[in-house]
Amino acid sequence: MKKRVLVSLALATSVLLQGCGNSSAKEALNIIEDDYRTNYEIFVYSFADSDGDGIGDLKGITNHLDYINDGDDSTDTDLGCNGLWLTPVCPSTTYHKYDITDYTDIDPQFGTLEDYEELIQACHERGMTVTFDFVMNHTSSEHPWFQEAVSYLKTLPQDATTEDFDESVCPYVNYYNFSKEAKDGYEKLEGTDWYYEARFWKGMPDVNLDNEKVQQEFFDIAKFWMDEGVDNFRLDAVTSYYTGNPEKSIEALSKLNDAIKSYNPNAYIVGECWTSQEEYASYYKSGIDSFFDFAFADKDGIIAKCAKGIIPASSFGKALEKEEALYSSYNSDYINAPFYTNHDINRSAGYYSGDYALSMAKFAGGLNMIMSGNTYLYYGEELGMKGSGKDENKRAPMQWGEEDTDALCDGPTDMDDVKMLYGTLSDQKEDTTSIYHYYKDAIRLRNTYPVIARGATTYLGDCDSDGLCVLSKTSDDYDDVIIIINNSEESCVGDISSFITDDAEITYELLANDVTTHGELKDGVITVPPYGIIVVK
Ligand SMILES: [Ca+2]
Ligand SMILES: [Ca+2]
Ligand SMILES: [Ca+2]
Repeated sequence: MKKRVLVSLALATSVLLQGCGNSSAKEALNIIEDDYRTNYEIFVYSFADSDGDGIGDLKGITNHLDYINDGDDSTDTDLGCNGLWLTPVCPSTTYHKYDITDYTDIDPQFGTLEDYEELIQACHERGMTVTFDFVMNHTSSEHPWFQEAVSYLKTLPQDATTEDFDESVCPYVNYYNFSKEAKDGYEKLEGTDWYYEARFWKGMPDVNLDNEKVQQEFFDIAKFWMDEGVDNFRLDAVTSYYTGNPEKSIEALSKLNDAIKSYNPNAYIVGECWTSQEEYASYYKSGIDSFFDFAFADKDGIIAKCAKGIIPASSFGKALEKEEALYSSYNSDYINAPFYTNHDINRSAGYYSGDYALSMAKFAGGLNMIMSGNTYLYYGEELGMKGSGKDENKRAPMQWGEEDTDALCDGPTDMDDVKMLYGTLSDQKEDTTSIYHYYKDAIRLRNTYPVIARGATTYLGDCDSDGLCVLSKTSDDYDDVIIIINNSEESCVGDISSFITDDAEITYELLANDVTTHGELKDGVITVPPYGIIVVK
């Protein structure tokens, strides 16, 4: 990218008096309990152990809720997230537990239903919601439905076809997609001449979502968990509901959405629709509240590209404005679900190299936190944890450090030795320039101005500096803000006089590179430090 850069000689003194994010004077929080939250995703197996077996569990999470949110707005020793998404907690044969053998219980490795209820209650007491990971595409091959169907198939004569299936003998034979043909996405059923659909792995047979009895089973499962106190659902693998047939997947989502909302109109649902932005945008037709915003995530997503300087800062603002128009064209009530990494994606600290790698890793988190919608942060991202390659490496133990050596988990058995770059939580707590303190500040920024999550984004255009992006967040219900982003390793100066009032001032700064050099706004000309995000009101 071509940059026009002016190095600022401005001194920080004038700004220090204005109550910036990195200085001691902070604006009050303004947290609203709606569906525009900051969620913390926990990979349960690797987060916090409570009983010394090296496996993360529900009690371990409850014990560490103060780290995420201590329920006291006057303290800032917690991260300030107000939603929790737990990866699956039901009984399963694997460490990740996306192959479920019983949809209405808790895996004994993680605890009991009582532990889960206690966790939910503790979250609610702190104003946090709990999101249940809902796996409707497939069950485990060890699930009784599949086991019974397989036993039944083995009793059928050699020349039997699907036409011969008798549900009065085996009610579960049509819960899955069996075939005598070896089709794409199908696995051989051992000891028979049948095949079954299994898109992810032979241990995860796809269910037959055309079957109304299967639909009803999942509606009942959702009700069960809502009765347990679950607030929200995260839907796993929605593009695989009907592989290669988005319209049918969307139809299945509509039915699930209606079933859940008719039971609890306040339930919020986010779908994992891991495909192109154009395609997941179209899934908003289903009425599901949110879909994860994959276009901005991962090492090649818009956030990382902006942090690396591969695209100009303005492209970030333009992309926000564009996607808001795109999603609302399918559902005017949509809520974006921005995220930057998750348990299936290489961890962010490995995306960057060179002298500014740490600044870029911080700044990327800042970009995520200024996006509109209900945002998600993957545990350990706030410590710049590493982990790439095989999935196990992306799910390494939370680095509590000396803070809590008892809670440290062993991590997945097949995980490589993952070397961390930026230290443990206890190391980073001591260092006010750490990625941990930056993330806390970025979440605080989001919690200070409700319009950031709830407002519409407008890219405000040219401010005579290619290194800067100037955007506004506006809404009828909350005070508007202007945000200026510098994605370069130099201070950048831009004329923003046409976008602000005469008495506008800098009210918050997120400084990813050097917390001692502050931005300056004078006569409509703003100076933004390297990798800085500045709010002007
Ligand atoms: Ca344990
Ligand atoms: Ca607090
Ligand atoms: Ca499927």
